[in-house]
Amino acid sequence: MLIKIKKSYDLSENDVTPEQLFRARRRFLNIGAASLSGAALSGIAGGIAGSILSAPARARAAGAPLATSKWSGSTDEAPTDFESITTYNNFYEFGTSKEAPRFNAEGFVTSPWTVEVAGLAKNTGTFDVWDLIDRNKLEERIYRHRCVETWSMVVPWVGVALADIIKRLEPQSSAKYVAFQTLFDPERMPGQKRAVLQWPYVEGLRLDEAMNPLALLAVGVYGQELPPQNGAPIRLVVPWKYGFKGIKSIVKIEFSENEPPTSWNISAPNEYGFYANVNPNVSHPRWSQAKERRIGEFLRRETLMFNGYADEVASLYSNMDLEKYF
Ligand SMILES: Nc1nc2c(c(=O)[nH]1)N[C@H]1C(S)=C(S)[C@@H](COP(=O)(O)O)O[C@H]1N2
Ligand SMILES: [Mo]
Repeated sequence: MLIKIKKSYDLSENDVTPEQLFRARRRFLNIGAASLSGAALSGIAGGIAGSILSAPARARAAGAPLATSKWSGSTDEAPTDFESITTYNNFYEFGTSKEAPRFNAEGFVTSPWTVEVAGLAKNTGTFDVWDLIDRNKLEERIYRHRCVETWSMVVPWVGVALADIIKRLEPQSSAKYVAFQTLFDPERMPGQKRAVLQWPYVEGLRLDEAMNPLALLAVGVYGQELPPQNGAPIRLVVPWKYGFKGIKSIVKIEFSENEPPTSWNISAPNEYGFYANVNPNVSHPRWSQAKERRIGEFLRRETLMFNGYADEVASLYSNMDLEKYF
């Protein structure tokens, strides 16, 4: 496949997008998505959806608008522009550069999509993603995002509190952790043909972390369904932890008694721990975590303890040595 890969010097990281421009762009994108999904619906009504829509139109129709309510805890920092959020990605299943996923994930089909719930819970089984997530209860939550590589963004996610889903699944009292798994399908995720990580990508949280009101299962960004490169149709967002905890395109959720393995920890245990809390005082073995580069800004910022969410989450770790449990 021939793909156009942007060179890093093409990225407009240093261009400050004027607020009004990005609002206008956002309106345009929403209208575009709405009319496209309208076309898709009339196609389905005629029973010929698959044949009349070109592949790119189908892919874009998947970014249907989502109705959301505002959540009171959003940061008032300026959201990173839609363009950067959806073109500067980490998603190794679709390539290891920042630029590859948006091209390699184009046309990745995320409907229908099921999520298996397993392990120590009452309500195990296989659920359609839209039975797990109630479309009428979606919130827009604007969170800071801090990658372990030291870049950061501000992202207007759409989703539901992970805690609400977990309560419905009714974990047993013996469950102490919850584990997540990404789809394994090398034909659809070509990056899985190379052993850059052990596939499928796996992640996990301690159950009390998962129950923290900030932990989010996201299905959208900027008021529309997630594009595939951002982890469609459902991904985890844990804003006080490094971005790699935010596992994408989830197909399995499992409750367990013991700490589950996690992909980056398997790959380099001395560099990436299970907890991965954002901490400016604990360096990665190969670089400092004290500062970060906010996409769209020129000067580096100070990184904040727990990515600025200490009031909400510090109590989860009050008895822990954060250098040992990094
Ligand atoms: N399955 C899977 N999930 C993943 C990754 C990945 O490579 N595979 N990358 C992680 C990393 S390192 C980051 S920073 C975020 C990036 O999310 P974004 O591309 O939506 O900004 O996704 C995380 N989730
Ligand atoms: Mo990351």
